[in-house]
Amino acid sequence: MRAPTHPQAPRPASAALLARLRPALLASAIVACGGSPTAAEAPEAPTGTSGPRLITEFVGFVDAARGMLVLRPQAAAQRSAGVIAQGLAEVNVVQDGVPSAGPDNSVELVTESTAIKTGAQGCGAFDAFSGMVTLRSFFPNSTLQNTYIELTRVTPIGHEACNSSPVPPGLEVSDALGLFAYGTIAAKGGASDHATREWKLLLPTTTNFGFIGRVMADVVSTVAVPTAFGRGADAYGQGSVPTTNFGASPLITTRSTPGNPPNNYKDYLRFDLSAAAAEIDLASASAATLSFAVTGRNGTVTFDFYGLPDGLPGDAASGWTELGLTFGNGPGNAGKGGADLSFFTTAPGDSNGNFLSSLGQQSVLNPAANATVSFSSAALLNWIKSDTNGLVTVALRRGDAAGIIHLHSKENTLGLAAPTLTVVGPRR
Ligand SMILES: [Ca+2]
Ligand SMILES: [Ca+2]
Repeated sequence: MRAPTHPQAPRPASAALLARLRPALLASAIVACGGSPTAAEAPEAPTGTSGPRLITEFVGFVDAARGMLVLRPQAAAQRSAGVIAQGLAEVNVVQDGVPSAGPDNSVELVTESTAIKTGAQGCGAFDAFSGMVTLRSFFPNSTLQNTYIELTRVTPIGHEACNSSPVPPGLEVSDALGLFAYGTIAAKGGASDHATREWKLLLPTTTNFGFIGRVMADVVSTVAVPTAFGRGADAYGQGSVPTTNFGASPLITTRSTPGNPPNNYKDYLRFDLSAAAAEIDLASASAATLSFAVTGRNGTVTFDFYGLPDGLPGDAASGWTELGLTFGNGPGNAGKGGADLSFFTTAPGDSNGNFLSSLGQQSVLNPAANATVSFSSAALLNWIKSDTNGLVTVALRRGDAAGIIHLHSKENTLGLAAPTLTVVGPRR
């Protein structure tokens, strides 16, 4: 059989159908449980490896004769066990002709069009009720990753999807009734903040039917923390004046001169991760990047990066101060501080019980004036993940002996970004 495509189901009729069908659907869904054990089990929170997931439930109704696919949020009192919004807003489902609007940190489902498909375009021996369904994100600062929509109950049975996506490894979902992969959906407002997939549901008869489904996604946020935020700080020390502080300087000098310690410089950047830790699960962070703007220089410039291990005295809020740090008292001195002009130590410890852990190095060729240098490493990421007090201190130095290059500090007056630590991780 063939039926015309319906670009948009009429809203009043949809609402009326919803009201009429919901009690019957819910009653019959319970009956259907016995014959469909896989689908009957209450969905449980998937145990993905990347932290909290958005899980939210919806109900759907199909009136094939009218070409209607109606999608609505599941009422809170009727959600399956384990289906929660993870502290996030409940799914906002619309089919009212006004897409692209919704509260922050929610998603919407929109039926773009429907059709009845037959033959090779259908479900093999049966016709298919086809719905083009858009999932749109209203998360302003987060990406939805590994996004799936799974049908968990279909009533009456016999209307399961015939074009399900494969079950991904490591995710507790089933393709028995319907599984649609929506991939990665960008943050709200961009061209990629939504995705559309076709749902092809078996249509052995044109009897009305309904289903329950859930939307699942890893909600991944990116948080950029400059040294200018909160208890952040940036400062450096100069070997020739080991008791002089340069915390207010708009430039942070780096230079290494083997054999001439007075010409060495030590640089310290502290980042206040308290807001980032509130936004994302730092322990499950997936990426960390340190970036800063530099003055220009010809040739290759190499920076050595170190992290002050969490919990050492220098890591405390009182560990070092922006206007008190000097070459001689910076945490992780190679010697015992004071007049010792050696560089950093990675073995315990200096006179204050501090030492540093190597995070790696980064080389850049011919950096232009005000260019941004970015550094990432597994050691940097693991060090961020180990933080427990919301404060991290990066120590750095120039790793080659080829003169001076500066970082632009948070006090720079050029309008350049302060040194920044950017962390990506699952949203709390
Ligand atoms: Ca500063
Ligand atoms: Ca710390």
